[in-house]
Amino acid sequence: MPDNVQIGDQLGGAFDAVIVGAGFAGLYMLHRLRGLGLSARIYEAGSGVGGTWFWNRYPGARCDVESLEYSYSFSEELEQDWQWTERYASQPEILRYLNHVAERFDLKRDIQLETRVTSATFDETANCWTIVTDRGDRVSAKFCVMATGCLSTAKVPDFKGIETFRGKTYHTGHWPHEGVDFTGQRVGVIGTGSSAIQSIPNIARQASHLFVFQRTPNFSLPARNGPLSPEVAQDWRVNRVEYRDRARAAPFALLIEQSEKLAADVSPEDREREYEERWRRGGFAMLGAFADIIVNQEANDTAAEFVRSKIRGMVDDPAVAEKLLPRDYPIATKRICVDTGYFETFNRDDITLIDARATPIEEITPTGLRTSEADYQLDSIVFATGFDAMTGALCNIEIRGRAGVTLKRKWSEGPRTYLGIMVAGFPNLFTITGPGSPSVLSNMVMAIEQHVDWIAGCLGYLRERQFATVEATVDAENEWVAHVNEVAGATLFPLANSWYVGANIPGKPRVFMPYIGGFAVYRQKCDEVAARGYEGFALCSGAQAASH
Ligand code: NA7
Repeated sequence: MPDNVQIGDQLGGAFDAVIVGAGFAGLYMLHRLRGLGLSARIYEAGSGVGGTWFWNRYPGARCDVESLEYSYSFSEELEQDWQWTERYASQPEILRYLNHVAERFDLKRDIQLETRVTSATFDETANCWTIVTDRGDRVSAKFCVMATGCLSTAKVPDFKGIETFRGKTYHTGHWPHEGVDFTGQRVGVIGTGSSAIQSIPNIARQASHLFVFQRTPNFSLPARNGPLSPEVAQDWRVNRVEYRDRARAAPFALLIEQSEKLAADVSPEDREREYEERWRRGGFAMLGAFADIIVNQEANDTAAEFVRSKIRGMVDDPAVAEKLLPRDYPIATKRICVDTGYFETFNRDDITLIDARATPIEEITPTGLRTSEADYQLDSIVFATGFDAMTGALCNIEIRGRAGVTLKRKWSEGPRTYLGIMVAGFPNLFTITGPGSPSVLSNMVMAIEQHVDWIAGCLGYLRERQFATVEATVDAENEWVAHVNEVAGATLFPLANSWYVGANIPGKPRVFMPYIGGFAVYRQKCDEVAARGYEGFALCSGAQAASH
């Protein structure tokens, strides 16, 4: 066997694998690589582990997938020992959990914090990646695993005059660790996505006046959060295997009760009753009320109108309620939000909602913000303006594959992957929950575990058969991209200007990035590909790979 197919043989400055990112994905990947006897290092830009949950510390930050489901399933002992305190875990609790995981599995010794990977270059002769960091590290690795997250590149719009503002500015995705006290301040929040919807009720309680600049109203469902009851926790402990299996077999890897019925199959009264019951349960339950909500406009209209009527009922001032009603896209085609007291917050007399579509923000001034209609005096501005989703973190690293081609260039017309996990021309580079996989359209933790398990299986296979490289073929990639587009096109999703299609980033190609064919279908496809000897991937020995 040639030297360059030895796996598990770490040389100075060389690893079997480098993992970028120490969030849910990176931590579990490291654990699995260790299990294979491979040497690995994680580089993490933050000063602690946690990824998304390290950075997003804005007031009210909370997961909108239930805590029992939004947690690792790979270790029964971990799952039995860890006790979640609320139905939906808050950011501090999830961060504590991830630190616990890192310590419990002794992961921290292979994690280099405060280190950002700046480039990764494939060496076609040696069949390995050279990884360079902003700390001056330069290491080689046979495999490079991008665990960089789907929503990790915070985006502040390029507002004119932003540098002139004399107050404080914050982005929800880069919140100061020491917290922010807005007491007595006039605060502007720009954006009304999930981060804004979670933080606005909390900021409003502190600020002397809160101004919310809303470009697009969002659909949001009540969380009905509360302490996790001991009975629910105990039931999960006993039945966890069954629940996890059911989630894996579900379209979004979530335990939502999904009806098979179409919205038109029932009378308007029964439909209303069904929505009402699911609204009462809280969370994403409503979306499972009928099988055709995301594919049929009329069905979608019934769900959207139900939520609009609820918003009207929660907001006292009809003119404010009218502004908060989402109207120009089908429900769920922009990421649906889950909130606690969001709409009711607009009943306070110290909050003002500004329609930033009718009266756009023209510039940030030294003392606040100017729209086409008025000047607002502000002490602080919160940018709840989202992320360069799914591709941003990957394209910000100079990733060079065969012939020196960068991933950014390859993806200039939109991301192209095979199964969202590998990219033709980039051997031995894996993208956990990459574009073209269910990722953000599913329970992320389940999606991460599925990808990590698949990658670990693939690396074990390579080692057994002494292959040096694995790489998506161009044909398989083309077919997969066409399939991802086709299934998206059969739904209402492409109709919305969402971050799913990159619409929030000026100039980003409009491509529906996640895979909407369903988690269970996708998982099965990945398993079949592996069972057929990694169909659609070229596996090469060292000599073959070098002469590719
Ligand atoms: P989102 O969901 O991308 O929300 C960003 C918000 O910021 C959204 O309301 C945007 O309006 C608004 N925005 C962005 N740019 C501007 C400008 N230039 N002017 C005015 N308003 C602007 O990010 P979040 O952090 O809330 O949530 C991200 C995900 O995290 C979420 O979906 C969950 O999966 C968890 P727009 O809708 O583009 O008109």
